[in-house]
Amino acid sequence: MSFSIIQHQAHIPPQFIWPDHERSCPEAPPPLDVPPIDLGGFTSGDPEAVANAARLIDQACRRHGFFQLVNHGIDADLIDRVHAATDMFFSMPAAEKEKAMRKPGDHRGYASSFTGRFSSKLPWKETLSFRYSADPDLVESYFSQTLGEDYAAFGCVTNEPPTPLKGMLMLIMFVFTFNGCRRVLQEYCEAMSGVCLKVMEVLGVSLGVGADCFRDFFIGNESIMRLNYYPPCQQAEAALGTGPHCDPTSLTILHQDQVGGLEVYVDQKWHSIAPNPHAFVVNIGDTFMALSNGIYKGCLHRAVVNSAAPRRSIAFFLCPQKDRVVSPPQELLSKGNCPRLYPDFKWPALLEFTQKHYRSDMKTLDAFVAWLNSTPKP
Ligand SMILES: O=C(O)CCC(=O)C(=O)O
Repeated sequence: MSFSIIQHQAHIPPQFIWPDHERSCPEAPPPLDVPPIDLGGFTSGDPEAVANAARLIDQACRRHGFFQLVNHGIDADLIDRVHAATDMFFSMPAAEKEKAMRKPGDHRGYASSFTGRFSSKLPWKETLSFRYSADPDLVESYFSQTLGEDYAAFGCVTNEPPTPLKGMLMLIMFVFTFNGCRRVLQEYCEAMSGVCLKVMEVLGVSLGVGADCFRDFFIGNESIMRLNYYPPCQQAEAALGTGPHCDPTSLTILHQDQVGGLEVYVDQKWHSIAPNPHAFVVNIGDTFMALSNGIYKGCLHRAVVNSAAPRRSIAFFLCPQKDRVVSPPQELLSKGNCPRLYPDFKWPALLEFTQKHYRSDMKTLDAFVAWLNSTPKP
C-alpha cells in the first residue's frame, strides 16, 4: 500500500482514523498570536531592536514557546530550492524512496506510515530525516550512500505516462539534478544552524544570562533535518498529518508552504499558524525547556491535512553535540530560578528514549525523567 493509491480513496484505512476527541475541527481554528522577531534588527546590535526582540521572545516562550522569525537573512531562493528538492524526493517511485528507508530505532531515513513502528493513529504523511553536523560533507554523503552516487535526477525512473504536473516536475528535475539537491540541503542545514545560533543569542539575552551562553552551548550542534510531505486525504477530518506532540529537540525552525495546516494547543484550544513565505516558525523543544529550567515552554502542536492539496514543510531540529550535558546555566539558577526541575542528561539518551521506548507527546520530558530515574546507572 502507498499514499499514491490511498490518497484517492473515499475511505481511508482504519489505522489512519483518529478518535473523535483528537480530530481536527471542520472550521479553521483561530490564529495564534505569534510575535515576529526581527533577527536582523537584533543582530545589528541596535539597543532598541535588541530589547524589543528579547521582550517579545520572552513573552512568547513563557507562554507557549512559538514565535516567528522575520528579517532572518536567508535567501528566498534557497528556501524555494529546498521545497523543490522535497517535491522531487517525494515524487519518486516508492521503491526508490525506500532505498533510504529508516531502520528500526534510527531517526534517519525515509518513513511513511506503512513502514513505521506503530499500528494505530498513524500520521498521514511521508518524511525524510537526516543528520546535520559541522562535518561539511555529512548531508551530501548521506544522500550518496543511501540513494546512490549516480542518480541523474529524482523521479525519472517511472513508466507512468507524464501528466502536466509530472511534466512540470520533470522540467524542474532537469534543472535540479540529484547532486544539486544534496548540495542545496547541505547549504540549507548550514544556514539553519547559523540562524539557530543567533536565536540562542536572543534567548540568552531574554533569560538574562548573556548572548554567548546558549550560543556557545550549541556551537558544533549535531542536529536533524526533516522534510515532511502530506498527501491530500479524502477523509481529512478523521486523519492527522502529524499527531499532537512536543518536540524533544532544543529548537525547531520550520518553513511551511502556502497550504497551511500547522496548529498549536494554547489555553485549552487549538490555534492555527498561517503560512508566511517570508518567515520561519520557531518553537522551543523539550531539551531547551530543560536548559532553561522550565522557564521557557515547549508546546503541543500538530499538522492537519486537507482533501484538496498536498502540503510540504521543512523542519530543522537543533540538537546539542552528543557529549554535552544538558544542565541549566548556574547564572540562571542563581537568579532565584531554583529548584532544578529536570536532572542533567545528554541529548542521545532522550533521542533513544523517543526512538525506542516512547511515542513523543505532551509528556515526553516527564516520561523521560521517570525513565532515567528508573534506569540503573552504570
Ligand atoms: O508540518 C508541520 O507543520 C509540523 C511538523 C512537525 O511538527 C514535525 O515534523 O515534528
